[in-house]
Amino acid sequence: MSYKPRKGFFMNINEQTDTIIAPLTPNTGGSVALLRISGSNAIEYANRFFSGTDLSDKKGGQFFFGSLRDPNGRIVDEIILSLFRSPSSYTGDDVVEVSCHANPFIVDQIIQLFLKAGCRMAEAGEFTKRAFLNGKMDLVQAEAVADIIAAQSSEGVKNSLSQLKGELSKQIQEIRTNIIRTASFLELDLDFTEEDLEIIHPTQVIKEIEQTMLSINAILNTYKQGTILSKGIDVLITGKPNVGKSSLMNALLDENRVIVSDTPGTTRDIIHEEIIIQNTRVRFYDSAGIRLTDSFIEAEGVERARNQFERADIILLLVDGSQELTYEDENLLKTLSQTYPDKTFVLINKNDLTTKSSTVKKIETTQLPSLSISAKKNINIETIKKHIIEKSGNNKSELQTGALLSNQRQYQKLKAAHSDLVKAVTSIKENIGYEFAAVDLRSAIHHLSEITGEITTDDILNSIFADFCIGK
Ligand SMILES: Nc1nc2c(ncn2[C@@H]2O[C@H](COP(=O)(O)OP(=O)(O)OP(=O)(O)O)[C@@H](O)[C@H]2O)c(=O)[nH]1
Ligand SMILES: [Mg+2]
Repeated sequence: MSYKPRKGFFMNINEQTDTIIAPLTPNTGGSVALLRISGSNAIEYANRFFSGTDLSDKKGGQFFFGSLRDPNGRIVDEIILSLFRSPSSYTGDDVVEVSCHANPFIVDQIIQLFLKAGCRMAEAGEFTKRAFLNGKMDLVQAEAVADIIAAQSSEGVKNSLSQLKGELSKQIQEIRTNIIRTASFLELDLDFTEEDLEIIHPTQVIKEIEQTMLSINAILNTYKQGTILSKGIDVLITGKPNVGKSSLMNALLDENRVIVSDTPGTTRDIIHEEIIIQNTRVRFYDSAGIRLTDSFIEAEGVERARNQFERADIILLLVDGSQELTYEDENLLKTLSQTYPDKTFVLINKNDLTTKSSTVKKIETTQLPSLSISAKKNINIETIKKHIIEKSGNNKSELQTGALLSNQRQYQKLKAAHSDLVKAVTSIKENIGYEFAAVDLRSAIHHLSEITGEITTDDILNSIFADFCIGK
């Protein structure tokens, strides 16, 4: 791959040319700490303190053992120094990495040495930002770096790694190239309107754009699974008071985490705990029982419940199967079967007692999937977990080929590009001339360029890299 520095397009040149330093490892625990110094003076500064080898004429890609000494010749630590020369380094700058003993006093002394020499502390995400500005990676890849560290499942790590390798970028670049191709035909056609020469037939344009829309949709459709892989699954346990929500929470966590009692209204606040199921982080939320009294319509509880429903990836709606359904149960069943049929799972609890067949019948009419369980006697709890994993799509042994979309910024831009294409097709079908379609295609190209970072602004970059931690 050839690297094309993006330098010069951005406002603050000093920010890019300073030599910066930060620890790459946390400052507690472990036996070795790693520090990175990146910038045009990195090697010169390191040479001032490193006794062992003269680094000035050494090639990159090597490491050296020696001691680091302060200007008075006092030893700070015995270290291993890795040398990388521009552009063959993570950031694309000259880079020195110091592996020292993981004592916070040593780490701090080393940082102080380099700061006095003229370095400044790296900001959050600044190493990766430099890698982007130096053309070492595009924005999708840069965002994957943060996602690898934050991923909440082993498949999520795999997905971010394939994004880092550029698989998602490649797909987006291909789509962009196709749109540029279609757009150039349109522009050419517009150039020849005077001569009444048709360069491309409208049906052909529509066919090409619709093909591209399919490709975009295929990527958009991976978003749900992509986010689950990277962020884990949020499961809400809901139902009217006293149906056994907290008991179920405890059964799922396999510990007595929340208070259970036969007094309705025991749980007041939302409580969450997470466990790992089949390599995926699953967060369970036990909530206060939902009461649907007449005043419920006005109650702030409505808003709170609606927010909880909206945010959850999966909703476990609990009813007490040993009782007739009440107005509250039926109201919840109706609301959830109308608004969230795809993510609601009805659990008919207390099956250690006699289950009312009228209750089961009413639940069946909602057509929501359901399962008979006992939270107290631990019946069918594993089946619930299996359902959650199956619903999330994480049980597939192989992910589909190519990386999944897992980043909200990228998702929004891709959706924007898609609606530009919808507009373009509409205007061609309405026969109002290629001018409007050409504008829409240009806008789609712009949105795709923003995903990978061909087009970007300081504001976009700052907001992306602000989410990184120091030392990334
Ligand atoms: N027999 C039987 N009793 C259960 C079962 N699950 C829960 N219970 C009982 O039902 C009562 C209420 O249980 P909780 O888990 O506190 O119910 P909740 O839905 O969290 O109640 P609130 O927090 O008040 O909304 C307790 O007495 C539990 O022991 C079950 O499977 N079988
Ligand atoms: Mg409770």
